[in-house]
Amino acid sequence: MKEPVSRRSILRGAVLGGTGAVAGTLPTLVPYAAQAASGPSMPDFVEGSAALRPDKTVAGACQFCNCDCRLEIRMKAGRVIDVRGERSDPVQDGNLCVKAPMMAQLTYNPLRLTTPLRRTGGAKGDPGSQFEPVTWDTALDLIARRFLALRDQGEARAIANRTTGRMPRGAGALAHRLFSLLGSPNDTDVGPVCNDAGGNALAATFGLGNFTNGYGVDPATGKEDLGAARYLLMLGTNQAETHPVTFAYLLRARQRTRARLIVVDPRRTPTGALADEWLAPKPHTDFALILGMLHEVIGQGLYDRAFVDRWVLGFDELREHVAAKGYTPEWAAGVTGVPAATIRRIAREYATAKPAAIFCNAGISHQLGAFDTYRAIAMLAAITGNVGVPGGGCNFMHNTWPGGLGLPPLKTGVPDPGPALPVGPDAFAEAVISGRPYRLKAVMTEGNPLISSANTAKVRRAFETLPFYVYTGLFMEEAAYYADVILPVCAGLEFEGVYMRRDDRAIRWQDAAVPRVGQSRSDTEIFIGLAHALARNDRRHPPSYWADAFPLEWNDYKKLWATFVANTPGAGGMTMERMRARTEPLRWPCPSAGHPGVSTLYLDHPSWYQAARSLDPGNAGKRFLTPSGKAEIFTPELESRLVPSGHHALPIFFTHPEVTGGNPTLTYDAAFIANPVNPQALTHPVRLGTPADGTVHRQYPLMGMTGRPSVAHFAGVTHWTYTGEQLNGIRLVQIHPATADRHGLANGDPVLVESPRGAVTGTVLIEPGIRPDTIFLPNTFGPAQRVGDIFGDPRYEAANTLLDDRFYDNLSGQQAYKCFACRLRKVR
Ligand SMILES: Nc1nc2c(c(=O)[nH]1)N[C@H]1C(S)=C(S)[C@@H](COP(=O)(O)OP(=O)(O)OC[C@H]3O[C@@H](n4cnc5c(=O)[nH]c(N)nc54)[C@H](O)[C@@H]3O)O[C@H]1N2
Ligand SMILES: Nc1nc2c(c(=O)[nH]1)N[C@H]1C(S)=C(S)[C@@H](COP(=O)(O)OP(=O)(O)OC[C@H]3O[C@@H](n4cnc5c(=O)[nH]c(N)nc54)[C@H](O)[C@@H]3O)O[C@H]1N2
Ligand code: SF4
Ligand SMILES: [Mo]
Repeated sequence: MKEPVSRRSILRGAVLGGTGAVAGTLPTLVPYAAQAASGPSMPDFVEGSAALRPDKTVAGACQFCNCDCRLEIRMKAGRVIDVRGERSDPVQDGNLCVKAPMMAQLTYNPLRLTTPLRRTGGAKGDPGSQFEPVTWDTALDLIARRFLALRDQGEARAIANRTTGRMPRGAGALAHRLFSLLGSPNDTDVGPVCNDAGGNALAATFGLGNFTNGYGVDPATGKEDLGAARYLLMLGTNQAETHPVTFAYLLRARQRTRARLIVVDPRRTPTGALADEWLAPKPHTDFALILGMLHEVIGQGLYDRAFVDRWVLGFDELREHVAAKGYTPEWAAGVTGVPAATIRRIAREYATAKPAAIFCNAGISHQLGAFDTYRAIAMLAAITGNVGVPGGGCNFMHNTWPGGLGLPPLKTGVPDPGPALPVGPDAFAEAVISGRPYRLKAVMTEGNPLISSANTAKVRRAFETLPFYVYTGLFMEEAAYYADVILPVCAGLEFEGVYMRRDDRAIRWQDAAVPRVGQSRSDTEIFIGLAHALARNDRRHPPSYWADAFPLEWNDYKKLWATFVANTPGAGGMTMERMRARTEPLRWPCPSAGHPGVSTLYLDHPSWYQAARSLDPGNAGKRFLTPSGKAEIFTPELESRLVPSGHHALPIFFTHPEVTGGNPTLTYDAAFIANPVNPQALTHPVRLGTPADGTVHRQYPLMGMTGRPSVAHFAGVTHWTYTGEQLNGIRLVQIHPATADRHGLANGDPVLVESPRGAVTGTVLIEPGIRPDTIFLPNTFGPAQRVGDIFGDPRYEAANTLLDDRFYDNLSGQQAYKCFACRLRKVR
């Protein structure tokens, strides 16, 4: 008998779990009596209580991580009293993580922004800034007039929007349409802060920029996909804390398959603790590890000859390249600190386990060489025949779907926007301050750049001088104090639609459970409202220029979604009705009502070929969606496309100048060129191979990494919940015992972490599971987070105070969030 889901399983969810699927739909109440009979050590007395029995349940979804859990939202007398996990979804299996109940704490929260606000006094950034409530029309008219004034001065490109994806699906498409009509190219997506490099590398190698495989059963084949993996190689991903529910699914499958789990992370995370093997390379050196594995796989003939002959372009060039460059396991051992014998063994195991799945996330994406590293990883999967097969693939997380959603074509022409700023929203700060390549004068954000962008001090300086800034969010966060206009958004339980996405291109529909807090609106409504304010205020175009492009009926998300379904390639089968009737999310591509959605991209199966054709008629008959129809390691076209940027189709090793060991690094040219993988944007070319001189380490001998503080926090937002701050309100800096000893630091001591850019405080956490030359500093903490005051927690400077925004991947735009030279100082 299946174990009933109790409150305790919320906490244990990442480690334990049930055994499989249970049929049925919401509500999924476990009869109290049956539970008692099945013999857990304590019945769930909440279930037994008439006072706590819901009078209504709503099918919602969690707005936090990419597990996209379905929430059974339990209501009594119109209030949310509890949330439970969906048991009829075999991947979710009833589980939720500790953050799920915090969804309700976003709604029931005295600190929520409730009305639009306009600045009336105080210096930008000053916590004493004054604001007054205004109506939505007043706020949106104010924004519209500022935007139009810039446009009328010929400065449309000086207006920008920056999102980190903290908004319902489709808001990005509306923002893009609005900016196109204005004539600005600068509406940036979450990608460059998050994991775009993986998508860029996948697109260059296989054709689509998405996570390749799927969780659960593939309805096209009736077989398990990732659950069938025999080998799980995870680099730079701490899924136990960042994707707990899908990770628990992989752990359940592993009990059956005995798949080996290898975790590569300079720190032993809760994910690594459950692995068969934990490898701890020096930060920012995974690139060398993978090149060493490629050398071994090719040199020892461990690659899949038949697959390579039929489906891979450029294998011979790769063989010559790794040999000529001397990327041997011994060389890789020198760079990474992982023994050569281990690299050889892992290479052999990965190549021969079949099928073997690779997972990567921010630990790889937030590296200077992210695009090239991901390309090397994609090559490893390609030559071992581990792509386009169930249980394999390049599961580069957060390269999910949808990115852009399709809208009907505009009836009017739009101005030529010209080239966009370099990708990576951190380029915004540079553009505001230096005017290079041109100046930004009005910015709107969804997300919080004061916490999430590299080089906080510089971002702060930029926002102090930025003439006009619109902050949209839930709380008075760090960035809000710089705003001219503040717009309140509603939280996940307050609106219906599609919000989060599961990594495997899967989405679900959520119903609204409770009314919006105050006058808050969802981001899609904000962009539609702004378009109509532009219509009211534009003197150059008739109102129809804006109004026809943003029909008011799109304020009903159901109608907006139906528009997306009708206009987005490969989404024809993803209707609201179909999603709403399911307890499992639905995967893209899914071209028609009868199509089950694609689990394994590039699978040699009619269902995939049908889906591929629906994306573009030119894909007819193609397995991989590259120009050649094969996995492309090297082609002369790709080579000539990349060379102007300083990169090559066959990746050349380099790393961050603040990594110890005198490695080859890079220099940036001041000139701007078109970015070959983000052709709408500019970028600086780089020169690879300059040796790092290591002088920084004389004063800053350690290497620092950043990442999520724990499973308890999601971005900055959970720091505004009671439970989040109670569980993890203190910033714990993980330090190896030997390193702590050398600095005279004991567990619980206050500590100052200093880099050449600045200093932040934290509390010492002595934990042997980390390299002695490296410390781990959680990001997501920020100085405006008032909820911690309840518990007497200190307020913290953002981690990104320590980072240098000069170091970024000039192809994907990703910032090197995961590396900074540093030193520790005991605070007395
Ligand atoms: N609880 C929680 N879950 C989340 C989020 C959250 O804020 N909180 N955010 C969501 C988002 S937006 C994202 S992008 C994902 C991120 O999910 P993850 O990538 O799992 O999260 P991080 O903690 O940023 O980084 C993962 C690991 O990379 C390691 N690392 C650092 N440098 C290196 C390196 O050079 N090489 C290797 N191999 N590893 C390195 C860190 O030690 C860390 O354990 O999580 C999502 N899920
Ligand atoms: N040092 C370091 N920096 C990092 C990372 C790292 O690992 N290390 N990770 C990077 C990654 S992967 C990411 S994705 C980013 C995350 O960066 P952000 O998403 O910018 O995260 P926060 O800065 O915490 O901003 C979250 C805020 O967005 C607002 N918000 C929430 N929901 C909505 C909504 O529906 N609409 C609107 N308009 N606003 C909403 C809330 O007010 C919330 O507090 O951080 C990046 N920065
Ligand atoms: S944070 Fe992620 S794992 Fe936790 S309940 Fe929400 S979607 Fe599920
Ligand atoms: Mo992210």
